Amino acid sequence: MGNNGYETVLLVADTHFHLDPDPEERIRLRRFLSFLEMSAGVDHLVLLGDIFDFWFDYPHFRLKGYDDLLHGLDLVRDAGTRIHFVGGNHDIWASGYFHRRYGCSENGGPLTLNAGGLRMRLIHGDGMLGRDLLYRCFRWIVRRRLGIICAKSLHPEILFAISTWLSGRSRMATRDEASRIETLAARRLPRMQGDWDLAVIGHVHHPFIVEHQSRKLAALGGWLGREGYGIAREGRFELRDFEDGPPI
Ligand SMILES: [Mn+2]
Repeated sequence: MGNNGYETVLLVADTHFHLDPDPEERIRLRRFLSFLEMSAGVDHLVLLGDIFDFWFDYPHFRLKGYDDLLHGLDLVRDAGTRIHFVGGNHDIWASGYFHRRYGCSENGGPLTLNAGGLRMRLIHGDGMLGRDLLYRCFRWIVRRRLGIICAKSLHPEILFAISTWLSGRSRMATRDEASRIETLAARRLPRMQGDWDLAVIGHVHHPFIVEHQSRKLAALGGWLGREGYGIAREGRFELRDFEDGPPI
């Protein structure tokens, strides 16, 4: 704690947990709960979007599921860690709930965080590097107030079915996609505005860091086929895999 250069920040995204996990996903979830145990007591934990594959915040009831995950996050909060929630295209609708339960920002939008000796810009990253039209329509709907009003008028099971169909099955980036994403990121970084040293995104399911002059753009690898996360401390940022053991 104390001087913000000595704070530690852990960042994770794209776990894409479902309400009703299959056996394979239950293993992934257990590993993620271990990651949360490691996070308990660090200064900041950033959830950078698409932690949940589907979430909708109804006024009078909550979706069934995710209880183990929320309990894991309760332990992180109770250990004194500040939790930040930046919504992804799959879980932006959880931001109100996270605001109430963990004191995260109310709208789940991009954040600037000065901690770990870095000025970080935290963005989920959907719509930044990709061009898929169907996906852009989906994004446009979920990120608008009108989308929320329309969705609230649907039966939860219908909304769930539509959302699952539109968003498809999330997976790791293929090798071709990965190299295309890095090329797009290297082109995008010099045009990015704002007062920060490091921008961190998720969404692309491929970990990388590109640099331009004194600034960097990093993408977290997600938790599909790998256990990617980021750590910022003492002015340095590193991409890691939880499978390689805790950072020293
Ligand atoms: Mn996403």
